[in-house]
Amino acid sequence: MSSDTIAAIATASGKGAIGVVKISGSASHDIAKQITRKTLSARQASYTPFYDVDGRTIDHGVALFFKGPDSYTGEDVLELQSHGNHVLLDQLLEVASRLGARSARPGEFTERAFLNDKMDLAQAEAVSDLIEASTADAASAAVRSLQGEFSKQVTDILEQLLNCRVYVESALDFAEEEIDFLKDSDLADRFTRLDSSVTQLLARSQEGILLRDGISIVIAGLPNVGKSSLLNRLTGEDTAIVTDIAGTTRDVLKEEINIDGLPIHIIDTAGLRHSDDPIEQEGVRRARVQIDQADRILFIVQADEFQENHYKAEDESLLSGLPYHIPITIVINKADLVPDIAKEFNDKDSILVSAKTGQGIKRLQEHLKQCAGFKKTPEGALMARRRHITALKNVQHHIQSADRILMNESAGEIAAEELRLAQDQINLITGEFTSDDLLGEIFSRFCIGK
Ligand SMILES: Nc1nc2c(ncn2[C@@H]2O[C@H](COP(=O)(O)OP(=O)(O)OP(=O)(O)O)[C@@H](O)[C@H]2O)c(=O)[nH]1
Ligand SMILES: [Mg+2]
Repeated sequence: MSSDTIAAIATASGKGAIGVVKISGSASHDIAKQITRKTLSARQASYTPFYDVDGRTIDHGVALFFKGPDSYTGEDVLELQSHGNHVLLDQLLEVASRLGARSARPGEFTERAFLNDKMDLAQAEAVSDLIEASTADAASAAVRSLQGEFSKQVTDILEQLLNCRVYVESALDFAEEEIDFLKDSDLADRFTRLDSSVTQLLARSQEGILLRDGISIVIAGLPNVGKSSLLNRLTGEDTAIVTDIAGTTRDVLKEEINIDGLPIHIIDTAGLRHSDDPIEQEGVRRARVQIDQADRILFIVQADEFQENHYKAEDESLLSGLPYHIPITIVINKADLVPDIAKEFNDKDSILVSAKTGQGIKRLQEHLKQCAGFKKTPEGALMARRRHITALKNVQHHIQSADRILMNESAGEIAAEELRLAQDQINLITGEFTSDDLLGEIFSRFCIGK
């Protein structure tokens, strides 16, 4: 347990009804006594003056003392709630520092909670996800993980895995009978159950990650095809300037929408063409930078410019020059101008829309959800990190290898090793054997005071 005492302003900057200073560590009790001039009872709110070291009143507010280990960090914790003015909060922090506390690093309270076994690493990370959540669905997924639902599933998988390991390793001790023992259908069932538990947790966690990060799509194409009109239609706002002059958009415009809880970062760009105008050239350069970073490209073509049911040559050549590793959806816009356009253009790779009338926009939204792999799991999403997904996929890979080896080759020793490797991957998730570097990296992304 760390012996030094840390302090931070826990509320957001700016003016507010209340502001909170949090102090954690062995000096908290003495600091409480000096600031309030009374002995606080644990877990009882006291309305009291807050004094500075010279006895001058800084403010009146509520002081709360939590005796460790029954506190957020597991240490003695003091919370001072004053009026929400940063001048006051800075003064309270200054007093705490004069009395022996040092400024907390970002996430240090939660890091201590983790180090003192108040929560595991997945829960600690969910704290930051909850603070960052930008939609109600993302917040629910983070709350589930914070309450330990993700960790519970991981523990459940670990228990099932340990069971399989015991089974396989004890079979190895009876070497002559090993072959039959390992082909036991009971063992096969255990592997199947284990595998489906991992599949389910993967699905719920992937949904959580999508709810948090969403996907970014860039709208690209020739000038004047209706890119900005599509942005405005998707956001329902009149954000981008639309004119019939080719080359209207030069800056990169970023907007965020959510479709059934899936955040979508939409980026409108300059029309891609050669131009002598240095401003437009810069716009095209910026458009290309965005295209290279997108999760998906919406490539816009005009329905009324089809020639014999084909895209125009300029569209074809632009399309062939787009980065090959980024998926593309071709959006055929201005469908209203060609009422009799063949409906076969509405297939899995292209979608017929009219940014003007709204035709096809619902279909486009459904398509984006589908491409993102966004489907609501019945059990509800769980907030997780990408490294959790990687670890879970590795767990699944090792389990499936072990299963295959046992069924086909009955090589018990090798299967046992695969199961051991699967267990190592699970330990990475719960933080049992996590390096200091990773911990430092995780907590540094928190805000100060949490
Ligand atoms: N009829 C019809 N006109 C449209 C549609 N979408 C856009 N337009 C018109 O097409 C013209 C160009 O639209 P923009 O949205 O500015 O096109 P853009 O691709 O952003 O153009 P740049 O920014 O110059 O690259 C405007 O006159 C729009 O009103 C549509 O679905 N139907
Ligand atoms: Mg535009």
